[in-house]
Amino acid sequence: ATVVLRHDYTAPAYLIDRVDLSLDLDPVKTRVLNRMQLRRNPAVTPQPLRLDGTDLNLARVLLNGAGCSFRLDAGQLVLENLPAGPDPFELEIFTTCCPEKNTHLMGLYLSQGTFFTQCEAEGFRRISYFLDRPDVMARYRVTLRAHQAAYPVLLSNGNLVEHGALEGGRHYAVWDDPHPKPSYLFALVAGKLVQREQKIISRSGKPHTLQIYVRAGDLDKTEHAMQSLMAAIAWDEARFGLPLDLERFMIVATSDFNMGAMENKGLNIFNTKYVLASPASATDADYAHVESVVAHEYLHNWSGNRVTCRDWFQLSLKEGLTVFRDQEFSQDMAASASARAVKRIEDVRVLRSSQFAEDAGPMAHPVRPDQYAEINNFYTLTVYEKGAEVVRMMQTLVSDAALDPLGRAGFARGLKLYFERHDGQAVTCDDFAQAMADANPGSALATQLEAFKRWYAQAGTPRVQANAQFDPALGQYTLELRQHCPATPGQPHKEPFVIPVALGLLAADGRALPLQLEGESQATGTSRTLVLSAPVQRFVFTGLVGLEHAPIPSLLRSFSAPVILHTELDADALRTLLAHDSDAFNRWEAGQLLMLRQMLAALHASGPVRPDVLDAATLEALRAVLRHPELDPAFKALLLTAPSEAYLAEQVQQVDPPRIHAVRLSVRSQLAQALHADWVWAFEAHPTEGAYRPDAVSSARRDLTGLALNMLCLAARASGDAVWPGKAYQRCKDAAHMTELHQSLQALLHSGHALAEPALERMHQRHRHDDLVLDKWFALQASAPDFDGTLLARVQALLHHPDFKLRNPNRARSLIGSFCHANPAALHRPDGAGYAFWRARVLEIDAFNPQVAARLARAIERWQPLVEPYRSAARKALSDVAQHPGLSPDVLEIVTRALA
Ligand code: HT7
Ligand code: ZN
Repeated sequence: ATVVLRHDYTAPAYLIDRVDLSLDLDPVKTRVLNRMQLRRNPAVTPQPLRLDGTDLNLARVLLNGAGCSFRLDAGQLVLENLPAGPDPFELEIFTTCCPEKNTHLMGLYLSQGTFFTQCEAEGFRRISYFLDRPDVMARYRVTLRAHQAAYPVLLSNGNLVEHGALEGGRHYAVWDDPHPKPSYLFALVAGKLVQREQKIISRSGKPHTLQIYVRAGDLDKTEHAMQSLMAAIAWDEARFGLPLDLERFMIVATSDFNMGAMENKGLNIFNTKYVLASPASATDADYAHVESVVAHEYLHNWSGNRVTCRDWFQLSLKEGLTVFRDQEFSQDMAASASARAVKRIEDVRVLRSSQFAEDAGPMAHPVRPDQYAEINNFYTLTVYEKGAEVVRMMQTLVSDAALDPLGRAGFARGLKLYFERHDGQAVTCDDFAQAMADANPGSALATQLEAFKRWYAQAGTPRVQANAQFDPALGQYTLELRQHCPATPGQPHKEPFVIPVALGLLAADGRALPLQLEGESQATGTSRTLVLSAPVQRFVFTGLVGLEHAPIPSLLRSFSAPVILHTELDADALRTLLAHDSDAFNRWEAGQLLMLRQMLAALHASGPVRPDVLDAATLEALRAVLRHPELDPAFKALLLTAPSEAYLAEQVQQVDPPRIHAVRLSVRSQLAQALHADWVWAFEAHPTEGAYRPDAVSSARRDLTGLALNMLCLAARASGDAVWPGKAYQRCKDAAHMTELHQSLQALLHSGHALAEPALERMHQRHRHDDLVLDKWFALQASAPDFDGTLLARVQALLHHPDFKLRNPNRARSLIGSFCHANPAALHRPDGAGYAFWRARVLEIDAFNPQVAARLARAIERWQPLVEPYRSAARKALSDVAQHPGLSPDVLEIVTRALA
């Protein structure tokens, strides 16, 4: 496959000023007339014009209204004899394409009879020949024509300037987008849709119309999305002074979509999963996802659309920044400090269990990758989530400890400068970092900018080792921080990173100690940020007189950098942090570490996994958290959830998935039994009756009752008690909302109770007409623990269920994706049958949708650390796929890297 290199970037030889696009929409043969005004880029030496095109039928090319010579070369339309001067010229290209046959869901395709487009990253070339690259920005005028009865709604970017009837029952609409944009932000939608509309007046006094388009019958599920959109608009204007720059902003939902959503200018297209929510069909987690994805796409309107990427290697410029912005938005929406902490912990959990795994495996790549074969494979956790952490570290490093400890003001200054400097441009990650530094001269970011940018260039997760010495006589505490980053593919050696380490020191009784570094005249508070930029650095804290015991360091507060921290803290120190740390993140982290250490010991021990993995002191400390009178219930639920199987797998050299599962099950059972009375109390003390509301306070309550029910059913598995499984089943039957149903069914499935079967049956009966609930129904089964080794057979049988649709990405992911990505102990079977299943599904899906297949292919990319017999069997499955004739470049890139 052809590899694209970042260093090969050259500016476009031609620029496109205007595009007049005219589409006669027809499922079998859509006619596209593309009239473009182009000119030579004066900064580039003259060369032929090469336009990208994929799966297009070319009918005609006219240059300034007359025939001209052209050729097709490797999919590109090449024109050699173009006017030599700087004057603009017009090119008219007439092509046809077949949306009905488009199963890739890139370019123009049909979903349930409605036309949709998906152009990021390289989908526009499936609609017309074009300079399909993000640094070519043009103004678009789009005319859509279609049968009025079948396609009453015709939408594109910008403003509707004209519409009317045509002969033969057809109609047309003309849309004009005043904002120049790259082709990846082009969109159209045509079909039978209904809409919810909301008029708003922005802070600056301008009126705007917001619309959400869905299929008839789904309108009552759009309120939460609309509320989220209004909140995001208000938030961006209030926090960063970034207003909505459009009169009309539209969201359209489709049930056939390769990813979550797409930020097309003024016409966002969403996977239904991230728009539709009603109490009867969506869980608390779904409501939270709708809020954050709606915000994410809206926030792209500035970070991505007004200022976009020069080339796809810079993807994190818009994605890392926008994830950071949507995370901040969700934290601000959460309102209370503890709800903010809960959101931060949830984000870090994803980062550490999944992005750290990516960084440690064959797909490891820098936040700004250096090469790719298929760009769709690089919409990764590294580009998105680690990219967001890089932006967050910048915020920390531009902070002024005294005036602005969180760095919000400095960061807002940097963002303002970035948008002023680059509005309307396609730029690089360097440009973003430079604007941040220039707006904050003298900050740690500005003074160490070149070294800081290694976060963009170097893959891998740095390790930080903390060691300390305390001299009670001098009242001096010396903290030594050491950093090291393991080699990653193509990067054997790493330069030191600039790592912000937020910290506090606690006395043995839990008191926060004042922080004064050697050479400073006085202490500055009880929390501060150190900057580690050398391989080893020592920080000496003074003034700590009168302490009998060494201070306990609370390091990397709020997870101030995406690193793996090793400390010498013993269990007593961890319990002190768990009980007293003012930093909620580190309080949670202390609880996780206490469990993790004992789980690792059980993992490494010989013989069967014992039932008493956790010691009594840990159980008591966790009980105290559960019973705490003030802590937030959602925080308690997170704290009492043992580290995930994926996270555990990252901690060991030799991965044995069924044993990891057994250890975690043992810990869950131990917690369930040892804290039984406390779980009963938690369940009863947090009633969840009453009308469903998705707010943080009520969803926090439901988080804890859900966990309590799960634990009580698990305890019943050991005791044979029928009461709690009976209650769970009753809740499934009477559930007032989907969160209750989902949690109760999960409690039955995760305790392997026989009542799970009738509960599943009822759920299907009741919700069989709701696609998003059916997705949950499949996912619940595919991700359930495999108590008796029959799960694979069940999943295989479900492939033939009348409601299973392989071609629908959501449905395929809900069954096959859940089994392969979220159920390691069931996938990794000694007989290799899980891998055979994976291989068959990857090949089957690759034949019609390579993007979805490539994501699935990644499920066993980390075969190297597996113990035998899994290792050899997984490698064999990968090489079988690699050798399959006709494999897509997407899947080929994944399996080739995995086998390298
Ligand atoms: N920017 C969007 C990325 C996306 C995408 C990429 C490739 C193929 C299909 C796609 N759908 C959406 C989503 C986002 O990050 O906001
Ligand atoms: Zn995005």
